[in-house]
Amino acid sequence: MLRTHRTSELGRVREGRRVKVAGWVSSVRDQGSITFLMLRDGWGEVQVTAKKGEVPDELLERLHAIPPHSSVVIVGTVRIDQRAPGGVEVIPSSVQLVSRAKKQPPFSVYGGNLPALDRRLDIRAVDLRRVKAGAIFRVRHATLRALRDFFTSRGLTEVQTPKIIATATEGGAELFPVLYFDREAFLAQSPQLYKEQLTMAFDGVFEIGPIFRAEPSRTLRHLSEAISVDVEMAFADYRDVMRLLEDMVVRVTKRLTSEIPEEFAALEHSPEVPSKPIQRFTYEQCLSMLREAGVEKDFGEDLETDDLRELGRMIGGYYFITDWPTKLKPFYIKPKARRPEVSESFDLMHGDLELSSGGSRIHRRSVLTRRLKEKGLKPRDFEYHLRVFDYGMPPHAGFGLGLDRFVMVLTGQDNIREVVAYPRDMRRLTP
Ligand code: ATP
Ligand code: AMO
Repeated sequence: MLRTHRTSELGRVREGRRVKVAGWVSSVRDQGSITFLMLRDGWGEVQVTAKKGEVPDELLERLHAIPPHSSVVIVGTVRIDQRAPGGVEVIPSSVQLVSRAKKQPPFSVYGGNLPALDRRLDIRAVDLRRVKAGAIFRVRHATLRALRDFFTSRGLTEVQTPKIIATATEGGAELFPVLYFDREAFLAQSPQLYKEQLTMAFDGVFEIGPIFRAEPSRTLRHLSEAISVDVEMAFADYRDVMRLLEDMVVRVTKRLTSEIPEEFAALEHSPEVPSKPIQRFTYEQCLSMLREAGVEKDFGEDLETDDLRELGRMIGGYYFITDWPTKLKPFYIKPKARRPEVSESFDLMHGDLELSSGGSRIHRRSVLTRRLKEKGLKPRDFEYHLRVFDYGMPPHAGFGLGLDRFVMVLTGQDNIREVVAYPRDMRRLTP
C-alpha cells in the first residue's frame, strides 16, 4: 500500500502513530537546524518536520535534494504541534522519491503572480495543483452534486441524449459538422428537441452534458465545448420554470456556502446568495432603462454586450430579462397568445453575464411547422421530431443553464477557462 492515510485524516490520528503518506512536494524549506517539507495530496496538505538530531543526517540530506512537485512517499510518526499548519505534523523516518520533478512550473502553487493563462493551460494538470485551482474544481464538483440533489428532490428524472445529431436547433452558423459514416451529422448545440420529447414520457427531466458551439469569437465567456444544465417540465409554462431556476440558484448557493466554506476562503470570494424573488424586468422595461441611460434601441433589436454591461451596472447581481421579441428567440419558443410578436421567454443574468435562457415551448405541431418555415428551416428535416407531437404532446417549458458560467459566478472568476479543466475554444484543441 502506497499510503495508509490521506493528509486530511491526520488530524484524527493519535499522536505517535506510524503513518505512510503520499503526495507531491509543494515546498522544502531549510531553516538551518530544521527542515520543513510541505506535502500535498488530493485532500490537503501536511507539514513534514525534520529536525537535526531527531532524524538521521542522511534523511535530512535526501529531503533537501527533493525538487518541488516531485512525488514522494513518506513514512513517519504523527506529532501534534500548534505551530504546524493544521496543528499536526509528520516526523519522517523514511522518504521515498517515487517520481522526481525534472522541470519546475513558472508559478507557485500558493499564489502570487501568475503567467498568462495560455502558458498555464499548456501544462494544465500541473497548473491545477495550485491551491486556488483546486478550490475552483471542488466548488464545481459540489455544484454538480447540489444540482443533482435539487432536481431529484423536485422529482425530475436525469436523462442523457445523443450528442451526434441530424439537425440544428439554435441557428445554423455555430454548428460543428461531423462525418457520420457516409452522412453529414452535427455535434449537438443543445439537447433541446430531445428534452422536449422526453417530457411526454417522464414529465420532468434534466440533463447535465456537453454542448458544442462553433463560436468564432474569442471572449472570456464562450467555449466551443461547454457543459449545459438542461431542464424541461411538462404541464408548465415559463413562469413555473423561472421559479424552479430561482429556487435552484438559491438552494445550491446556500448549500455550497455552508458545506464548503473553506474553498471559498481559499478563493477569497463569497458567492452572492440571492433572495427570492430574483428581480424580473421585461425586455421592454430594459429598453426603457437603456433609453434613460442614453442608449436608443428599437423593439426587436438584440441586447448587445455593451447594453448588457449597462444593465448589469444599473441592476447588479442576479436578474431575469423576460418577454423577449419572438423574432430574437429560436423556433420552438412560444409566442404570447395576445401579442405574438412577444414570446414567453426569459434569460437569467448575473451582472452582464447571461447564465441561462428558457421559455414556454410550442406544443402544437401545426404552429411549430409554421415557425420552422418562418425561421427558414425545412419542416421535412425535423420530421423525426414533429412526428411525436401527434401523440398528445403536453404543454411544456424549460431552460438551459451554462454550468461553466454559473461556476464562474460562484467562484468569482472573470475567465470561463479558469473553471474548465481542459477548455476548448477557437484556438485550443490540446491538451
Ligand atoms: P521545538 O524545540 O519546540 O521543536 P524550536 O523553536 O526550538 O522548536 P527551532 O529549530 O529553533 O525549533 O525552529 C526554527 C524555526 O522554526 C522557529 O521559528 C520555530 O518557531 C519554527 N518551528 C519549529 N518547529 C516548528 C514546527 N513544528 N512547525 C512550525 N514551525 C516550527
Ligand atoms: P442558449 O443558447 O441560450 O439556450 O444556451 C443556454 C446557456 O448555455 C450557456 N452557453 C455557453 N456557455 C459557454 N460557452 C458557450 N459557447 C455557450 N453557449 C451557451 C449560456 C447560455 O445561457 N436550448 C436553449 C435553452 C432552453 O431554451 O432550454 C439554449 O441552448 O449560459
